[in-house]
Amino acid sequence: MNAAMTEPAAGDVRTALERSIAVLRATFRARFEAATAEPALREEKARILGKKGELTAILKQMPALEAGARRAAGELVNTLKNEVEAVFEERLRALDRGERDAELSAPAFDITLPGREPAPLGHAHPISIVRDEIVDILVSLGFAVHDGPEVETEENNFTKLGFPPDHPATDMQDSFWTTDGLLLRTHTSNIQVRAMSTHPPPMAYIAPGAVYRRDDDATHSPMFHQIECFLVDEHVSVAHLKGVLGTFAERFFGAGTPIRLRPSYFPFVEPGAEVDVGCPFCRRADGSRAGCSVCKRSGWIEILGCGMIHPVVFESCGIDPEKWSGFAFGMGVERVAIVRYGIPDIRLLFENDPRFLAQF
Ligand code: FA5
Repeated sequence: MNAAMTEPAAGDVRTALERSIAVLRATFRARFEAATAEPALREEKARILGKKGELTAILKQMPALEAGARRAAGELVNTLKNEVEAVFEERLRALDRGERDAELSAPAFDITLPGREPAPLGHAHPISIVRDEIVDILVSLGFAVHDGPEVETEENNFTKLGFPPDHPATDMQDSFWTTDGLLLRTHTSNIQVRAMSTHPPPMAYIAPGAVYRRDDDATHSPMFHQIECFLVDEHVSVAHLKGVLGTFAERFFGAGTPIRLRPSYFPFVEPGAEVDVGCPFCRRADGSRAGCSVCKRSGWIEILGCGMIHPVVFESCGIDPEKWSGFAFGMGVERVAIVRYGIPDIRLLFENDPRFLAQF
C-alpha cells in the first residue's frame, strides 16, 4: 500500500494546524464572553484546554511536522495557550465582580424583620437559678459578694483554717493537687481567710463559687458549688447565726419551714453544727412532717455546715479574737437544688440533657 495516499504530507498537516490555531485564536474570546456563569465558563475552558480539548488535539498532531515547522507551531500553540488562560482568568474575575455588584445593588435585606420561626428560648441552669436565689436572699440581709480563686494555696484552704497537717482532707487522695503544690479549693471557706487577712472587721460577706473534691456518687459530685456566708463584728453570737439561717429557710423553702442545728465538727468553728431544714416535700398543713423518700423518712434534710468562727482562725488572719467574734456557714448549692426540685441524683445536674433541663 502507498503510504503517501493514507498519511497526509507534513506540509498539509502544517496548513491544517495553522488554520486550526488561527480559528481558535479568532473565536475563543467570544466563546468565553458568551459564558454568563462560572460553571459554563469552566466548561468552555475544558473544551479548549481539557484532555480532549481543541488545543490539546492540535498539540497531538505536532509530531507529524518537520522539525523547523514543529518549533514554529509549538511557539504559536504556547502563546495561544497562555492567551486562553489569561482571558479565562480575566473573565472569571469579571463574572465574580458582576455577581458581587448585583448583590450590592439588590434591595437591602431588612435585618429588623421578625424571624418566621420563633427562636427557641433557653433559660438559666437550675444550679444558677438556685444560686442566684440564695445570693439574692443573703444580699437582701446585708451581705456583700466576695470573689476568690478556685486554685488555692494549702495555707488559705487548710492551714489558716486550723486543719491539722494530717487531716484526711489534706491528703492527695481526697483533694485535687496541682504539680506545683497548689490545690483546687475544697470549700469556699478559703474566702473567710482571704477576706479576714486583707480587710479589718467588721465584715459581712457571702462567697458563691465552685469547689472540688474526690467524691462521686448519687449525692456527691467531684465539682460542686457552695455559698460561704460569714459575719465578723463585736458581740456576734449563735443567735445571729440562727436568725440568718431561719430567715433564709423561710424565704427559700417557704414560710414556716423549721431549721435544726445538730452539733458537728469543723476545725475552723467552735461550736460547730450541721443544719437541717424541715423537709418541704412531706410537710403537713399543721407544720408537722410525715416523712418521705426525699428526707429518708426523717422529716429533715441537711443542707449546710456552720458555727462560730474559731479563735485560731482569727489569730491566723491577724484579727484579735478577744475583740471580734463571728459566725460562718457553707451551703451546698446542688444539695439545696436537689431538695428544692426533688432531684433523685446529683449527676443529672451535670449531664446537660435538654429533656431534664427543660423542666425548670
Ligand atoms: C464544708 O465544706 C465547710 N466548709 C462548711 C462550713 C463553712 C462549716 C463555714 C462551718 C463554717 P461540708 O464538707 O459539710 O462543709 O460541705 C458543706 C455542704 O456542701 C454540705 O452540707 C453539702 O450540702 C455540700 N457538699 C459537700 N460535699 C459535696 C459533694 N461532693 N457534692 C455536692 N455537695 C456537697
